[in-house]
Amino acid sequence: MGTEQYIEEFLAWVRKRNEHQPEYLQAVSEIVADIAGEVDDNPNFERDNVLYYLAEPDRAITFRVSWLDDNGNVRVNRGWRVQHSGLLGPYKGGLRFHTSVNLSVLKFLAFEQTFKNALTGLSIGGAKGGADFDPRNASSREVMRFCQAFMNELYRHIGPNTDVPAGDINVGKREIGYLFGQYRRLVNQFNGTLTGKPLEFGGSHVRVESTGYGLVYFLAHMLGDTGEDILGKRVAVSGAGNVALHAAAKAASMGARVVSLSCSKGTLSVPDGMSEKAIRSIVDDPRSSKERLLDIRKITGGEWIDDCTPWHLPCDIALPCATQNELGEQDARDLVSNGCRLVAEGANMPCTEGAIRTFEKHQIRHAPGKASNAGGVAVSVLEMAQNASFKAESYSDLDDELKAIMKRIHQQCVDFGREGEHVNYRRGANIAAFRRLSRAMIGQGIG
Ligand code: NDP
Ligand code: 2IT
Repeated sequence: MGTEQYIEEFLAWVRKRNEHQPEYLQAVSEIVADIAGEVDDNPNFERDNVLYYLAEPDRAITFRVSWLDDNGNVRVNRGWRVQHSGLLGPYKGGLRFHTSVNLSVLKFLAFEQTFKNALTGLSIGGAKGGADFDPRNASSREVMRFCQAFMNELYRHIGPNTDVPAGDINVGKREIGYLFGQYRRLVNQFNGTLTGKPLEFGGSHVRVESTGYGLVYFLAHMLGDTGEDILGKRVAVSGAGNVALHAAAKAASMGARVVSLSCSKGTLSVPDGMSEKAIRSIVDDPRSSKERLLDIRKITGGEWIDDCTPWHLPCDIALPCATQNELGEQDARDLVSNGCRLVAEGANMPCTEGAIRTFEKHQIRHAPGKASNAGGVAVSVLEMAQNASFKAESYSDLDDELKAIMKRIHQQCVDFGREGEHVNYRRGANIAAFRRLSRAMIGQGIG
């Protein structure tokens, strides 16, 4: 069978089995064109159905989460853990608490995580989980009871060598603390089963900052590849959460002009740039994203624009750091016509297929999240290693390790994605990850 026909049949198979899961279909189709050549070069991939194997999660667990609100009423939510692939190590990936969470979103995130984790070169499989619960609409006691109820089911599916969850949207140190406490009580063990823990009980230096910092370390390598520097570059950042703020603060500290941050309610535009200090002033602030951004404006000036993303603003570099599909085709066109030449994803799958096509058409360098945001999960593994050895590493050693990992991931993208003068980062990342995963699958025998 010709490669084209093989890929077509494969995609039809995936579509049929995942009919109502648009995000999952999007994530799978995004890699297929890139790895078609690999299937061509390795006839046994067709026989061993490598693509089919990787497109079906190892398992997806769904469970009820019932908990008591502050008025004594029973509330019911749905929880999930999608363990996508255990080929390379214990399942690893975050938990997201948001009303938009559903099986399609978690399957796409777990699929992306499998490829991302493969790129880190570390021993971790891919997973993702979460619930259709929003902690921002609950009191702190309610969040605690929800996390305990969630863990009452999840604990039987996880463990330091089985599956190690962490944070993601709306799951930060507070939620991880409550989840960890309940896990510890249930299994009567203190181990590294969750990462992103507070420093006081098993957490690691740099984990909080690692995704955003790692993104900027990766960006610096992208710029270095063409002899450029981040100094003075106008950087548009979306989001105002963990990833966005640490990316923005690191970029500002390296001399970039951070011209925006944003949230679900709108965008803060600061054409002259925000200082590192102003950005850091809201990092640990528990108020809503919009309230925090309006506070930055008191220091930096600038304009608050309701209900819009930052992609119409003039910039050299765009760092989407909020959520999936936040940057569409028209946004991509606006970015290109306003001078943007480079996009590096802090969020998972923030760019739609149309946006990616637009970047390719205009030769905009575009790093997929599976490469450029892998710093978070990489430092999670460093946290696991510290927990397993009962030793703590220093901040600067961990930051150096993060830098080295991001450099290696960048190099893999270059090695597998170089197209003449240009590097196709998406293609490079997909091929490098697929090579490791397909070899692991075949090497472990079919079963
Ligand atoms: P946070 O919860 O800390 O922050 C999320 C931010 O994104 C908030 O400012 C939020 O605004 C905004 N946001 C969320 N949903 C939407 C939406 N639908 N439209 C507009 N803005 C939105 O999450 P993180 O910073 O941890 O995660 C951000 C992204 O980075 C996600 O895609 C996540 O999967 C990815 N990521 C996270 C890693 C980590 O270590 N935390 C690691 C790798 C990737 P508002 O408060 O108004 O909703
Ligand atoms: O998307 C991600 O890589 C994360 N949310 C972090 C996962 C982790 O296990 O640290």
